[in-house]
Amino acid sequence: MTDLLLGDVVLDVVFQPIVDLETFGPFGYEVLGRATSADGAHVHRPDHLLEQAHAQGTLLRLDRAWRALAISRIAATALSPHLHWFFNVDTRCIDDPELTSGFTRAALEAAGLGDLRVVIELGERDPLLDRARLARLVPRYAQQGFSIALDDLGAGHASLNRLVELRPDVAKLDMALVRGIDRDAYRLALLKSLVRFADEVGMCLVAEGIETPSELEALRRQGVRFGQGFLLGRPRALPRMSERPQAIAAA
Ligand code: G
Ligand code: MN
Repeated sequence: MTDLLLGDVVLDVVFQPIVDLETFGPFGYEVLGRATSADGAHVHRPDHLLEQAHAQGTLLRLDRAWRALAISRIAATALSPHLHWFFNVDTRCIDDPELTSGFTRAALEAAGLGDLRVVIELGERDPLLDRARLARLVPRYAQQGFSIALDDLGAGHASLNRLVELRPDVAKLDMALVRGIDRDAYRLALLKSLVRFADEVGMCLVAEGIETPSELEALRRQGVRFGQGFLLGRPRALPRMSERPQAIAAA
């Protein structure tokens, strides 16, 4: 299922469920970019592709191509309109002189998805992501009616500083802090303080990378509301409209 070509790279997107840990109902999906060589023989690592695009000055093009593809896939599914759709944004795009505000909003409107609940995930890759950069970036997304998430909290440049400066609607706890949380007193203590923090400031907390039932249980016991990870659902293609009955049966 590939229909977009960027040089000799064929782009694709998959969707990973984000689950309400109280009800185990779906809260939404994170869109994840994928890519292969044109002959299909080689799978490109998305993070490598992003670095390559950054070096070549084509980061904005790649970011937008994945976003546009995701929007067309969402438009072709009959999933509930109440779901939240999490899009990753590489904040280094802000350095591209071709950046204009409103690309995503325009793509949504054109696809008939004007009411889609969109959450923009700002990632941990950008070493320059400081207060000034956030001040340039965040209003662009807020103006388009999107919520903001800090991705991979605790990893890379997604630091506690970024958390208090950004004041995001959602924080996604990095999977390295989730891994083994059922067996590690330090990780558990940190989680407890973040749950309390989230509660106090009215921020949603999503635990990423949940792989085992014991990790899931530890997170639920501490009152973490949302979760994501291979245990809850692997990234995969969305059901097409015509596949809807089977998709419900499989869910
Ligand atoms: O940086 P970000 O959190 O957006 O990265 C998401 C990446 O993590 C995706 O490539 C996805 O395939 C991967 N991923 C999602 N869930 C899990 C998980 O439970 N375990 C591991 N190891 N990787 C995961
Ligand atoms: Mn993400």
